[in-house]
Amino acid sequence: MKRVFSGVQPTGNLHIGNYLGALKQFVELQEQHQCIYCVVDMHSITLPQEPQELREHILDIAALYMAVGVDPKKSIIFIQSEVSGHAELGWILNCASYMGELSRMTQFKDKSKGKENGSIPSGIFTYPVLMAADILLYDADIVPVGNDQKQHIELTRDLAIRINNRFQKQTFVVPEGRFLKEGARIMALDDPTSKMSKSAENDFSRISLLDSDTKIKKAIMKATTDSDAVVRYDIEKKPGVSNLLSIYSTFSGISIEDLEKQYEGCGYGNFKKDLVEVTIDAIRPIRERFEEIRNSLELTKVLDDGRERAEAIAEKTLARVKTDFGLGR
Ligand code: ATP
Ligand code: LTN
Repeated sequence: MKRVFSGVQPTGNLHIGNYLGALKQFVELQEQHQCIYCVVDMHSITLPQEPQELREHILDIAALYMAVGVDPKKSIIFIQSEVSGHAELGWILNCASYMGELSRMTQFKDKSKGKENGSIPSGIFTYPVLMAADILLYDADIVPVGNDQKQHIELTRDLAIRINNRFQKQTFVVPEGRFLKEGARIMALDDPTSKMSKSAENDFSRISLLDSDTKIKKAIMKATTDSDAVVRYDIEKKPGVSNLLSIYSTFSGISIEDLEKQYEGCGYGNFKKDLVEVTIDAIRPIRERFEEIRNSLELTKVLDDGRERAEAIAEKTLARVKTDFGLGR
């Protein structure tokens, strides 16, 4: 059975971009694979977090994993900082990665734009190396993520191949990314040229998985479109409408082509109204399940059990890696 690993940062509540770009695959994959899903809290402190809030968000994300359908009987759910192997392997991989390749990461460039070197935390720079450690620690074959993580997966593969070549053995399994085509990148509702994000200031730029029906409706009705009133997919000329079509299509399972036909000559009013309904129907059960799980004993048990199972795998890999590198006695 192939092994799957993925992680989400506890930097805020998950939105439909996270869901359609990543979590939906998490659920589909667990039927045929051994899946390990992590709350990557150590990644989230690359930028300062309010400790009280961070702790809440960690549990929120774990509960959301379960609310969207990750089944702890099939998959491992755990918290990154509770398994020390991530930090250990992170250091080892840091020693095998180059300043040049890390400087080329677009996420690093984005996050450090306009800042002086003196004020960029080095954790932002080495962030992809910790991500590589997450993946390689579990000998993962497949990593389901949004398109924005492609470069980080490529780096992970490069590091694994580089080290395997150096030692002339399979120290690491070389993983593959799994990216969704349609709707893999959901854009912000108020600005369809930037991606929907947990951290954007405008709350109406996103639809969170925990939003009320009223908030969802308001966000969609306010969403930026254009003035020609034609429901047609055209990323260049009609980014707003195209984004809404992507969301509609992934939630409803109706192809974008069929949606274009369905709304021919209708303008945006009806299209948006129906999209509100489709979105609310998809999100309501997630929100309700979340409420049940979030403060339950079940969640504590799942995370304790997840930590144990993750640790058992991590220990073995780390022992193998240390031997190959000649570390210890
Ligand atoms: P954000 O910018 O919203 O804070 P993020 O990029 O920092 O999110 P995570 O929260 O760790 O990253 O994202 C979890 C998963 O969701 C990742 O696989 C990521 O690729 C995916 N993802 C994030 N934003 C989007 C989006 N707008 N569309 C599709 N997938 C996304
Ligand atoms: N960098 C990712 C989150 C992340 C991740 C991982 C995803 C950290 N470690 C390991 C997959 C596998 C992000 O920001 N979306």
